[in-house]
Amino acid sequence: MKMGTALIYDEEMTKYKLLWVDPACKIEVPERLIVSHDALVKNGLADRCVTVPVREATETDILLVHSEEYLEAVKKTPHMTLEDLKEFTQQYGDVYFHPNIYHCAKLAAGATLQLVDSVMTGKVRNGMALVRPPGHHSMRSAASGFCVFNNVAIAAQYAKQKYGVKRVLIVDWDVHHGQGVQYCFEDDPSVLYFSWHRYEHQKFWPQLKESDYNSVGKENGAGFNINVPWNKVGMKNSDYLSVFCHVLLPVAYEFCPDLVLVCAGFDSAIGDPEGEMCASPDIFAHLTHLLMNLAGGKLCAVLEGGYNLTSLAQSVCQTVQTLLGDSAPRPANLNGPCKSALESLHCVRSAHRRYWSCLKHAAELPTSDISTKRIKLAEEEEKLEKGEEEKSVEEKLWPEPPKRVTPPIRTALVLPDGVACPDGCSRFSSSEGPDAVIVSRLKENFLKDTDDRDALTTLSSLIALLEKMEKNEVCSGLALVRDVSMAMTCVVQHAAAAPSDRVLVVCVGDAVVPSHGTEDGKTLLVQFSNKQSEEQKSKYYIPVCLKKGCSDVSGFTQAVLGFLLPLGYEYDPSLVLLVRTPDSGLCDGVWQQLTGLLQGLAQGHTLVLMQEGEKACVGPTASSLLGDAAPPLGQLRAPLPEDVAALERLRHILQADWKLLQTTAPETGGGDEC
Ligand code: SS9
Ligand code: ZN
Repeated sequence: MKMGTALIYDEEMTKYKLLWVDPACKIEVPERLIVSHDALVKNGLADRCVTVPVREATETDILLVHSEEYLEAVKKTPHMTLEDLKEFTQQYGDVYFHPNIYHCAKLAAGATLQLVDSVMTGKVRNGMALVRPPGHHSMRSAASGFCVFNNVAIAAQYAKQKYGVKRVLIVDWDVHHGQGVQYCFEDDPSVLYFSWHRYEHQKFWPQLKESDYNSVGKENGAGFNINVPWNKVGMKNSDYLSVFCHVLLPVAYEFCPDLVLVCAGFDSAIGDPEGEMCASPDIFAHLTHLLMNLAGGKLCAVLEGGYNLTSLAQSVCQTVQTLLGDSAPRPANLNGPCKSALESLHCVRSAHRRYWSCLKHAAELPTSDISTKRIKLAEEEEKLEKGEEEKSVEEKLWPEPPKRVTPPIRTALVLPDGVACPDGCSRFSSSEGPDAVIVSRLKENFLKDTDDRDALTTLSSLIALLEKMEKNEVCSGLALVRDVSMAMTCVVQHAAAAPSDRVLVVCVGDAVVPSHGTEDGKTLLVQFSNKQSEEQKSKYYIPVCLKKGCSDVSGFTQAVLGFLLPLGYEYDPSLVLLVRTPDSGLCDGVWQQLTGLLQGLAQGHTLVLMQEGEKACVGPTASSLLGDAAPPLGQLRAPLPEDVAALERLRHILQADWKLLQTTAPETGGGDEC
């Protein structure tokens, strides 16, 4: 596979601007696009993309979403005088017109459609369109919030019509609610719209009741509109990841889209004067990565907002670099979601529990309580906020995301003779020959009774590979070994001996797992099996018992998304050791999803161990390690109730230690870091 990433941009879209004084609109400037594109060029990212030209959207395209009357009205704006433009603008909220904006709006929508065409025809795997004006606020017959035509909504309709796409997921990570997108698809179950947005109990623009969590969609579309209101500013990386793990991803995997469209606004990043949030630009690497295994990787990111030019440019680079397949940086300071975010999470999950089987078990929120609680909260907050001293956004400083250093070798394989090395990978054998110290240690610890040359060669190659990964000379690895338990113990012992490293061990299936390192937290071990093991003894040793082991696709997938990922993110390992036993029962597709998702951790440093007999699995695993998208799993059914219960029991026990596992706010006060 390994197809490219499209970049769609045209300088023409910088050629309109606000022509009069309007404090609400002064932040939407041409430089937004210029700095974003310049940063992509400067970082060598633009060059790595496939350049696709823009085009104008046709009237037919625009009419997929907008009314004829509205199109006709906008069509007149290029010929208007300044006074006429001002007056025309008056009828809408927080938007401005310019003689060239109609042209740009057609290019913005057309650029989005060019992106959809490039992805749907397989010219590229994914891509980003840098456009102005943005789109997600514009409605069937109205401009709004700097938006003229709804680029992403048009693209969703277009994809359905032109390519017969059955299900589209729209992820709106802009800090504003894309009410235009919501209105467009409210009663349409073929388009799942997810948006998080600054809300502050309806005090923040566009101040709509229907932006709250209880707007879930209408009629056939009930359940297909997901709003996550942020009721406080200052939301951080943990808050964003928590909502991805506990709402968006479980639902998205259950939905199984054929295409993912992202309303990629970056006003949700730190430094933005509109959002006033505190998520770092590199969080977009993770948000992007987490979506890249849906829809077979067909992802189109389309720029929406983003008004701090520094933060915007950095965030765009993080997104595009991830689309290109480079490993995401280690996520910074994930110390759990704040109380307000957990309140929102709780509300959203409970509002959607009747629509999605992955949320069936979500804690209920008595209907009577919802509205009163909200009012009560709003009042409390108002009181609190009075005395609060706030740092102005301009003062907020954050470090520039570090350059990502791509290892010269992406994926190296330790394979027995006779097993072919898949394309794109390098076969690894330690050139220097096994290190004497290592050999003697291996002999002493693992190969006491045997004089097995092969086993010794494999284990010492494995250690040599591990060292290359530690030195960032190799990104990921895969080894077929005689005995996975032994190899796992060997790797854990070796890695845990390094002074500052943490290893996340994910063991799928029954195997004797090493207890080494779990006492002091140098190793976090999560084992999935159907074996009713002794209960978990330490915060770092977590056996997850699933009724049918790993063979229930839904149960296992939901365990990965809502349990393993948050644990992994909070632990922030420097290495992921992923082990699969021959009896695991896991099918290749799920295994590939797991492998792909885990590469968001440890800068993609994943070492996979599988038993010698599993030759057939080398190809699919290597493909995932190389960054290919995993195949879609199909729409998921309800997980087994026993498995859900087991996971929730574990969550209950562990959430005091692992804050990202939380899905509800603690009952009693205190601990609000927002
Ligand atoms: C300025 C108010 C601006 C409109 C924001 C539209 C953002 C589109 N303080 N309100 S992404
Ligand atoms: Zn916005």
